[in-house]
Amino acid sequence: MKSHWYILGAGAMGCQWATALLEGGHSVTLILHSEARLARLSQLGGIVLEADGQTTLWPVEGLLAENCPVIEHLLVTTKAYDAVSAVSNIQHCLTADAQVILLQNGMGSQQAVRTRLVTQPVMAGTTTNGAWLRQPFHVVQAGRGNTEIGLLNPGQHPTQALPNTPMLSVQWHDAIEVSLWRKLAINCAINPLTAVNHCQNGQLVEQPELSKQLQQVCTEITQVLDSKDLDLFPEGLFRAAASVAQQTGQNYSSMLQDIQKGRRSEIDFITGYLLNEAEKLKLSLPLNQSLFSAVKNLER
Ligand code: KPL
Repeated sequence: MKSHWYILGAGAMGCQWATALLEGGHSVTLILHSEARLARLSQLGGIVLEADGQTTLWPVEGLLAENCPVIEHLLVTTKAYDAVSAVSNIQHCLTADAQVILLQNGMGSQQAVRTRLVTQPVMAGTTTNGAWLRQPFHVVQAGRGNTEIGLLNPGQHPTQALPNTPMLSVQWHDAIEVSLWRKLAINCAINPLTAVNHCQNGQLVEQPELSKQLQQVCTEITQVLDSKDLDLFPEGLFRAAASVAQQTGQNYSSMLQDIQKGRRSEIDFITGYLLNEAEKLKLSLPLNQSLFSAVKNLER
């Protein structure tokens, strides 16, 4: 079934999904937050996608949140800290059974949106797709990974989830919180250490001192996972995180990129979420706590 998708959050991921949905035969409208962004989109004539050595223009329209029509399918690709306010702005446009899919880093923002949407099936996802913006609405596909999606409201069943498209693959997951925790643990291990040390992911395995810190951070995170009976990494979190750091060795983590560009980071939804959970379990995580404070200081 072909649907009309509204996308909130036209950064790299939102633009990448817009083109994938268009390629899959769906129609798409971007919900933008300023006249200037609308003008830029119409000047370009849509989204420019660089992928597999080709540059293509995907015609797509935008509108301002205040002009939103009725929405049946909503994809939210904002930063974690913007998700609640962005959804609140258009909440009155959602039909009672509108599908809402949240693709945010970390945890906490998805649950906060879910508690605000009482009747709608709310789904969250994690993705390993890579994309970055060369300029606004000009997205470069850096890698095709997988997206896992699942329901956050127990007991509700969506009629149709985010469609699998030729460009981006999607898998349904019955226990999406497990996937969110797996991604969260890896991000807690890698992102703050790279942000504080201003290094590429690979340095965390190549430099002995950083590797030792990675191990200590992972040991603390594992205490939380164990207390919650989350057996997510058969090989242990340290090995799993070291392997991701190695595979993405040349990358600068999203947190380091945010800091370098003078943007707010998502630390509150990554290490911040972990520390809140640790507090509820009466666990102390001194190294994670000090990395949290150090990243907060870098944001100022
Ligand atoms: O997801 C990532 C991020 O940068 O946020 C990792 C896995 C660390 C890859 O860079």
